[in-house]
Amino acid sequence: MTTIIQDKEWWKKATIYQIYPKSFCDSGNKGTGDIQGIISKLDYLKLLGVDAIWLTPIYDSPMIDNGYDIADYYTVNPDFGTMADFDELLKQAHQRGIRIVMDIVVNHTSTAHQWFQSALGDVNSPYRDFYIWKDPVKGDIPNNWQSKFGGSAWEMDEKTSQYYLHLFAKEQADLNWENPKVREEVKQVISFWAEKGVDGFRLDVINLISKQQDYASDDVGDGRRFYTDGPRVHEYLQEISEAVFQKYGSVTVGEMSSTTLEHCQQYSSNDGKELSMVFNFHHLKADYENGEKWTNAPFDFLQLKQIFNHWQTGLNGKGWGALFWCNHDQPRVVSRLGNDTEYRLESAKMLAASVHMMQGTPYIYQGEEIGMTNPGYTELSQYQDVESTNMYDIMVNHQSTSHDEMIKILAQKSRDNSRTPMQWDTSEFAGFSKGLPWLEVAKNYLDINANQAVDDPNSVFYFYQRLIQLRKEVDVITSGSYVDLFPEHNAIFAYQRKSDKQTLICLNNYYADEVECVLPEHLNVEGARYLLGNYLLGDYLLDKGVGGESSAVSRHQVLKPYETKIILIES
Ligand code: TEU
Repeated sequence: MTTIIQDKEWWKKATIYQIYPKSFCDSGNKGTGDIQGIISKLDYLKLLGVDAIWLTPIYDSPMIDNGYDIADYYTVNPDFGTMADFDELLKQAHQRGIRIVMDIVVNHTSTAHQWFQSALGDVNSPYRDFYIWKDPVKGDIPNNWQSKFGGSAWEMDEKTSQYYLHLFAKEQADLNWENPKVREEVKQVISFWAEKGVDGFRLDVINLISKQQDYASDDVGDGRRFYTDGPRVHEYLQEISEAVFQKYGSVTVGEMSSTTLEHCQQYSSNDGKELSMVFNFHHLKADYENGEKWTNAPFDFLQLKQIFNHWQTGLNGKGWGALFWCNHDQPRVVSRLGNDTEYRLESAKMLAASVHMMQGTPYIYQGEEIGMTNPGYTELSQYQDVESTNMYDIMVNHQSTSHDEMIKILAQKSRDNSRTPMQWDTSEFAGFSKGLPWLEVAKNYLDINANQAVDDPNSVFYFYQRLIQLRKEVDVITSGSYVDLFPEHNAIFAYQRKSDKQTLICLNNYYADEVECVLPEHLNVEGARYLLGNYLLGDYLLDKGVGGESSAVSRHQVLKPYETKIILIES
């Protein structure tokens, strides 16, 4: 049995693994994953070395948005198992020294939630004011705010002729945080799970909970400026934090939609009054053409580096960020920014190193640790995601995008790219389930699967294992300042991390052509050694340093296709 380290800020040296239960492991033949499936893979996660699991929603839900539409915060969705299964997961994870972080969705509930069911059609319901209702304006919708999944953010309640707000699907009604009773319920929900011994919470779209109360139409945008990082958001977070997070010592990560550095400095401030850390998504918009997600565009490399620089330097000493490329809403990074054919292994490792050596807490999304790719779907019928199917309808049936173009866009941007079943082995359905999976398995599972990765010392899996260990062994990774060494270079992303005693250099070639660079004069390369690389095989991966000439670090560096090298200088 491993004991959990009781350091208050354990998460600053930790790596968190995200599980999307529906696609992780089915203990039977339902075709959807479940909690017993997760329990059966805890030893695999222990081998990888992660400190905690973030579990996306497992609560009772009609699953219109795969659990982000919660119908009952206090019960487990029977598709995933029972509360007894959950308790067992918590116990078994803790026995292995792995913490559990639950996803909490409190910007909205499912319209199937009993609060909404009571409120619908009844202006006198005690729950009417739990949601946001507005009268029609000139016989039409209250304002021009858009749902993040396309179309108006308002839906008519026929019986009362009022509209309710839904920033996501129409089956996800926004809660009215102005109502103190809503905030009390939220505290109770989170306390219930904290009492069970859950170690932390990931708070879904938490910076959208406070809306500007005049509900004005937005003449320059889709309304987001009126509710993103809204007027009372910090006050609300402080209230919840004081009542629950601080009381239970929970780690918290807020998912921040379209946020700013200034707000994130406050959300994750060292004073601990709001959250432990924040997810922001600006770096994942480097392949949005003119800020538009639904385009088929290459990524802007210089912009990507600028964004990292802005956040790494801006949060240092002031707040704390989550480091990540992948989650259940994002395409697979090796297909997105790497090369998922000829250089899949190299680019998956290079991309891993380039975020894991930054300041923050890294997150690994299931399958990322074995270099899983986008599935390359070619038919609309292969997609299940509500956002993808809505956007197809809007762009093809109501705008001028052709079917073929939209299929290309979906293959690049759809959230289903990351939701395909986890590839465990070479058996049917990749060992994910004994029955037909809810979403088609990527065809490459015979080559890319966890069994293969665990058997191969040169796999992406062991590279991640080493990165996780390095964060624990080398302090500068947690504490050091950040400087981009070649911000204008069009192929190399190289940065320096520096503390009093250590300097770490992370050198990355983002392209398939060999490139060269010269490390700046101020770096004392004589005292430098390589910690890890994706071409420096064997010794570097399995031991710490190697002797002999190969370990000497030259100021003049040649980087092979998608090469990464991590260099440490100790004084
Ligand atoms: O996502 C919030 C969010 O804004 C996105 O990442 C979203 O998927 C993207 O904007 C779509 O283009 C969170 C959850 O992670 C997501 O799965 C949910 O669908 C959403 O909230 C609603 O709860």
